[in-house]
Amino acid sequence: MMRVLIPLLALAFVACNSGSAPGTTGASASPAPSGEEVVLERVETEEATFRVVKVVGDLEHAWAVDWLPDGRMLITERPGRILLVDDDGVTALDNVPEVWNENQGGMLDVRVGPQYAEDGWIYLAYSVREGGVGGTVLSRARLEGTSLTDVDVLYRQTPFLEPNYHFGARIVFPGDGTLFVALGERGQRREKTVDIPTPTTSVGTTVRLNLDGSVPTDNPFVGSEDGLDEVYSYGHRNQQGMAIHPETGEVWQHEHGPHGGDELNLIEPGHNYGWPDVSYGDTYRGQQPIGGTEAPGVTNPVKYWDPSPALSGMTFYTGDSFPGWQGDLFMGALARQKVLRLELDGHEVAHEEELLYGELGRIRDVATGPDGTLYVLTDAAAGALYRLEPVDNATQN
Ligand SMILES: [Ca+2]
Repeated sequence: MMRVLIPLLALAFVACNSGSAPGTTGASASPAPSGEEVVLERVETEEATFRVVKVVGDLEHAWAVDWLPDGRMLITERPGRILLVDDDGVTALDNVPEVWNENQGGMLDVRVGPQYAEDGWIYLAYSVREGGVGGTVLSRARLEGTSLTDVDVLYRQTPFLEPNYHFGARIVFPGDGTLFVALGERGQRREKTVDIPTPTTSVGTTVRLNLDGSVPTDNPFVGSEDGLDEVYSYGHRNQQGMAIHPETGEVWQHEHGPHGGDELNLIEPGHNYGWPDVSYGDTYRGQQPIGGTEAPGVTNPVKYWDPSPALSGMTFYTGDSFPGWQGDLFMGALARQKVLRLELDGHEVAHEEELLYGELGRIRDVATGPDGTLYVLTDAAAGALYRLEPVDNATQN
């Protein structure tokens, strides 16, 4: 089924920030082709000047974006769609797994597998509901034309639970034949069906699997009764951003705090990240502290934010378009409606910059594109995928 979500008309170069200089000549990026729309002509920031191009519009609560090796894009929409974007337009794929589309649940992450060229696997994270309870599921599937095939469920968060919120989820591939999937804590501070933090369930954990769903023998709790074989780290709240450091291979992750206390964490095998015994957040009602801020055996975040930006999406920028951003960590913010750029110094945040505050809406995902630019995906009933393209790079020093 072909479903064109945006009219592919020539809408190029419609500037919304009328007060800014045009300044688009001399840019190293090519002009926006037909169907794309320049929504901000010139945004000057500390290390880069860029314009913002709307690439795909009318996305219903889009959640994630990734690219096939040939440049075609996959975009998930939380209500249960996966969109294929190519030169012909936008097509909703057939045979997509049924999801639990309620509150924060639905179709969440999509990641093209690291061996896609050989095996064709695309990885998906989404929520499902069965018999009054539900949870996050990790699957892989292949793409044939505009349909998914060979849908293969690799992992189901255990146990399934009643709440319809805090599903996580993000998938990353460190490049050694394994994957990590970040699984939310399913509201268990209040619900208490599962006593968290614990590695004996996969509630509020990061799970590490081989690409075929089997468990790597060197996972921290393999051979131990202290935790599930698949659990790599635990004590997380609701993680909606994860990325592999391009030089060190480390797994970086962020999670939503409650009222305050969003965290950036460096994920280490077997570590406990504390929630809800340890946090920098308060209860929404009455704003009472939740736990202490430190405890023996609990790993502290690299950084925390209070108030909470409501973080979602994460990428280490490794593209060629913005030399000043090389290696920086970008994260989206939902409630605070901005992109955060972090300069890291080892395991510390050396500097933080806000980009696009209030300009595009709630940011659900950020990604370094194969074209070397930075992509930003917004969460709204009619959200969009945007591309940040360099402007005036030749004159920047
Ligand atoms: Ca923590």
